[in-house]
Amino acid sequence: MTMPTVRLTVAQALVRFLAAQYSERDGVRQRLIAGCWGIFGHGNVAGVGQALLQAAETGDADLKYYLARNEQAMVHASAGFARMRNRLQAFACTASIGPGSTNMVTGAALATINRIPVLLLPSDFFATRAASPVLQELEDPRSYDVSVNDAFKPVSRFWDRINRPEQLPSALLAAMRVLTDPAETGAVTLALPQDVQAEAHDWPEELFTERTWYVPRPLPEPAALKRAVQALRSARRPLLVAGGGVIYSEAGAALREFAEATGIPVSDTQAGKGALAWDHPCAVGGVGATGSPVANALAREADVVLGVGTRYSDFTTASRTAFAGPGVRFVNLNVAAFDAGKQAGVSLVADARAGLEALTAAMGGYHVDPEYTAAFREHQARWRPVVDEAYHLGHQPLPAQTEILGALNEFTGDRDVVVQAAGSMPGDLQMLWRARDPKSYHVEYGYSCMGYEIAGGLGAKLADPDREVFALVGDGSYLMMAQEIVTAVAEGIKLNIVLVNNQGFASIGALSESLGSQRFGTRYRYRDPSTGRLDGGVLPVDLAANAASLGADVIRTRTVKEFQVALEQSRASDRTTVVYIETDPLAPVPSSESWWDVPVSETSALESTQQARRAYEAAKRGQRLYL
Ligand SMILES: Cc1ncc(C[n+]2csc(CCOP(=O)(O)OP(=O)(O)O)c2C)c(N)n1
Ligand SMILES: [Mg+2]
Repeated sequence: MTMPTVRLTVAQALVRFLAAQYSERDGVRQRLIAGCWGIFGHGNVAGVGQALLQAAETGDADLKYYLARNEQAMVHASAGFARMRNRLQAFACTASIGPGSTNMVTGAALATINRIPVLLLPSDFFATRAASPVLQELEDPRSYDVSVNDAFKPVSRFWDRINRPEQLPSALLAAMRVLTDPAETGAVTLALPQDVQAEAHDWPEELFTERTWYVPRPLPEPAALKRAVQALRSARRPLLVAGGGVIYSEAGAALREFAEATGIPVSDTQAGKGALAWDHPCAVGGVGATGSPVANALAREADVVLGVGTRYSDFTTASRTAFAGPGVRFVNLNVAAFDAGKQAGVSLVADARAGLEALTAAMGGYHVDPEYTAAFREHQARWRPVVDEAYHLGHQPLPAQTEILGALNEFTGDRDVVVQAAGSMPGDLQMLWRARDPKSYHVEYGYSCMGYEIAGGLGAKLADPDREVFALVGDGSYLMMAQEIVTAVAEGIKLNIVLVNNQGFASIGALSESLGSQRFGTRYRYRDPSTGRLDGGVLPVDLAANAASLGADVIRTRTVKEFQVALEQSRASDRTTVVYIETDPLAPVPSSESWWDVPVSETSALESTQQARRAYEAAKRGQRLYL
């Protein structure tokens, strides 16, 4: 019996296949590949480009095309989208060969590190090598098989190059499996040689029938659950660390029930903030290097740490100094065995929601001592006014960043989304932001990639158009990647962009100073001829005018009051609006009472560095292995 076939190019088959993929979890089904971002060049214009056009013209396949202004940004937009959709939906990204493709490498790393699905379709040089080297081909003298797209290998969870049409079906199936596997997911790369994209093949029709990828909720193994419960029941001073996995698994209610049943305090990571409302009696705020002193005091004394859906980054563990109890042990509930095994913890491999439900049931009768509860509640009550004060400093002449964040926090509603990624804001947000809704706090801190904010915000808004998205962007990040404002304008996707100008890198400046490097090279200033350094006058750069030139409405503000009024205007508008404010990079911020390991020169001719090295060596002694 011969199977019915259909003759299509590789690119046409790819597009038709992607339009027929669905994901399903908890009985809810949705399109898996929501659309295709792209920038065309000779590598993809006639292959994937023709296929997308033909799909739209004939209605054969429904895969909407979005034009970005930078390939890195389109991957960020895809990541922002998939994160908002709890990884149940993803975008494809097509790029031309060479620079168009390698521009996506940073986005791929961001997606993979944050465990966010995105399908990358970099174009590649001719499989036939008919006229090599083609424009933008690498040419490795040691091997004609090497291409710049090999650079995607370490940052992809699945990588393949489609050198023959026959290879496409199995590669596509593998790609979908990885995208929808909560433990495996990340960037998936299918490199597409430009000649192969245009080559015709007789495909079995079955390849294009609708296919559903079931996103599992793995249950904990009974024996592992028993071990976890045993460790938890022995705890006198337990602390839960809620990571991004709690949110992706939509385990907020299960987390709240577990916390209420056991009384175990809940701290959060950058990816987990909002999993439990900030004002829940068990919520103790961010943990780690930029966390709250409340969570960090609990971490120091904890005997058992229950990590749920966390990868234990150095920020979360304060570079392995946060959990300082001599016999501290870890119980790790994670869908990925890789993460569950960290810190030599009791590994509980399971979906966060299923695992928390199982733990709540199995922990019946356990509750932390009332003295423990009273102590952290009292600490929490002392911390709240500190946050309020940071929100209302009245700093002069320029406002402090914490006041801007405070004004925004008090202005936004529970469902509004803040998007951030790099600079001094992630730390301030992790410590000070009050989040109630699990999707309202969107700080990309796996890769902390400058430039994510506007592009990622675009993706977040695309994922949930009913929410107002506030992309917070520093001047450094803005200068790296502001161009997706044009995309937002073209698509009529409304963003609120808060542009915080402090003339350079407040974050790295403060870090530099704390490490004895005197803020060297971290300010955007003229080179001063007398010192030869970049510490001259303020530059005549007008970022607000720049944003206006890209098509956004811009509101310039100077005071917190004006900023508040501008936020109202921005929200009321249906156009992408930039609210511009200048802040003092040297304004004070409360202490997290924590540490981050950044090595200081062991030998130095500078007194500032020598002093910092002594402090570094003292702090380093608190660092430990958890075995
Ligand atoms: C792509 C990229 N390059 C470099 C860094 C290192 N880095 C982290 S924060 C920062 C400065 C950010 O400046 P800005 O956006 O103005 O924020 P601020 O520190 O002033 O709050 C730099 C250079 C990074 N995180 N990402
Ligand atoms: Mg700055």
